[in-house]
Amino acid sequence: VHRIAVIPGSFDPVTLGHLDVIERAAGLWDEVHVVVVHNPAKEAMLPINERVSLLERSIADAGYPGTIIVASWSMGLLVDYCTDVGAHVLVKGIRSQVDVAYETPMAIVNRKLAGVETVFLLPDPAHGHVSSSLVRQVAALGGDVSPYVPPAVAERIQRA
Ligand code: COD
Repeated sequence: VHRIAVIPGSFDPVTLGHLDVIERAAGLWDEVHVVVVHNPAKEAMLPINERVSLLERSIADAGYPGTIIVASWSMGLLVDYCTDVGAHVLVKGIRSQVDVAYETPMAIVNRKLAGVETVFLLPDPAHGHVSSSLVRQVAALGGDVSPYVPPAVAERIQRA
């Protein structure tokens, strides 16, 4: 069987923490879909199409082996995307108890809605403190974001 996993997120912007999860998932599944989802709870820095292109460039630059597809989804339930592409697993990174509390009810609902399981990966300690919101704050205040993001994102933020 060809096993497919979906890694959803806002990716506003993609960070080294996200890339760590993407690389490790690509080693565990035959095919990985990285899906940019609009999160209405957060005010966006970058439009969705730019988040997609920065993910594509960063994944290509990193040269991970395996099949990694970048997409976006705004048509409703995330599990509908999973069903469309034949994925039975969602992968999420868990940085803290806050992430566990946020993800647990969604994982239960997604399993009930569509039989999609959620698999949690613990972060690499080198990147576990990195978040997109931290990067957006440092960028807004004119700081150097290059320790936290791939080169394509650092370039984009320096241009702004
Ligand atoms: N190390 C490891 N993992 C990390 C790191 C890091 N440094 N930083 C982030 N992550 C993980 C996050 O925990 C998350 O799993 C993923 O990477 C993406 O993170 P973000 O911040 O880009 O994305 P979020 O948290 O804004 O994304 C939230 C989703 C859009 C994925 C979520 O709201 C969702 O699943 N929505 C689905 C909508 C839906 O269908 N709802 C109905 C059923 S519940």
